[in-house]
Amino acid sequence: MRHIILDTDFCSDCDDAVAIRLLANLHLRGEIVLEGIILDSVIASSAPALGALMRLCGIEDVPVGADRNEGAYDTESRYHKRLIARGTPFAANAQVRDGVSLYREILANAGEKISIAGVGFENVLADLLKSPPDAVSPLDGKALVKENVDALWLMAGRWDAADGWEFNVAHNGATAAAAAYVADHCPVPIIYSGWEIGHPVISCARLPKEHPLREVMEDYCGVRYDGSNNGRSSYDPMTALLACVGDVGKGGYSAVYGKAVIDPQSGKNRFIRDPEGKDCYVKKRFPDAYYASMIDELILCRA
Ligand SMILES: [Ca+2]
Repeated sequence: MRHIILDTDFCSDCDDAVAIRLLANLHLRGEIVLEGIILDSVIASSAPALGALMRLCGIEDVPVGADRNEGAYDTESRYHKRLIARGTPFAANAQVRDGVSLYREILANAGEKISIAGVGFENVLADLLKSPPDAVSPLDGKALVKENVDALWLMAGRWDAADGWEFNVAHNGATAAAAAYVADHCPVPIIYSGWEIGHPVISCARLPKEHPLREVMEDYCGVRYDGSNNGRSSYDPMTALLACVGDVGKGGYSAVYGKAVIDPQSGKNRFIRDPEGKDCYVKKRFPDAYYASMIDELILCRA
C-alpha cells in the first residue's frame, strides 16, 4: 500500500483540486493511504475551502497542515468562495495544524515509507528539511525524511527547454530559494514532473452537475454555451497519480537521471544528466489522451 502526503498550493490554479479528488477516490477505494494534506500557499479562505472540498470528497478525517506565512504567495482564489458556501469543518486557517509540525508527526509515526506528492511551492518542504529535533522526533528534518520518505514526486520546473521557467519554482524569490534548497538538500530521490508534462493534457472538461469539482472548474475555467467547462491542464493530478503508482515506468513515463540545478534567485532551472544521478525528470511515453482519460476516470468514479 502506498502512503501519500499531498503538498499543495490549493489557491490559484484549480488543478490542485483535481489532484485532491483523485487522491480522495484512491484513498476511499483502499488503494492508497492519504496521510495528510499540507497547504503551502495560504490566504484567509484556504483551510475553509480545502475543508469544504475534503468534505465533498468524503475525506474530512485526513489531517491538514498549513504554512503560517499567510499571503506570501497568493492574494486571492477564484474558486474558494463557492466551495466554502457548501459547508466546511474549518472556520479559519488557525484551526489546522502547522505544516512542518504535521509533516514531522506523520513521518515520525510512519509504519511504512511515505511518498510526498508536491504540487505547489516548496517552502514547507524546505522548512521541513531545515527543522530541528523536537518532542516528536530526535531526528532533524533531513534525517526524518531520509528514514521515512521513499521519494519526492514534484510538479516543478520545465525540463524541455534551456533555462526553464515554471511557476511553482520561479514565482518569486522565496519560491525559487525553497526549490533550490530542496533540490540541493533532499536526501531521497526527487522525481520532477515538469510544466511540459501536464500542460497539453486536458482533464475535467465534462463533469456531471453534482460533481464536487464542477463549481471549482466553472469558477476557474468558465462555462461553455452547453454548460460544460473547458477542462484544465493536468499538471497536479498527473504528478499525484504518478506518486500513487510509485514507479516511473508503470506510470507511463521514462526518466532522465541526473541533478536538477535551480537558480535560488531567478528560479530558472536546468538539468545535469548523469545516469547514476539520484534525481530525474520524466517524459511521457504515451499520447496526451492516455493520461487525460486515466485522470477523468479516476475523478469521475464514485469511491
Ligand atoms: Ca498546484
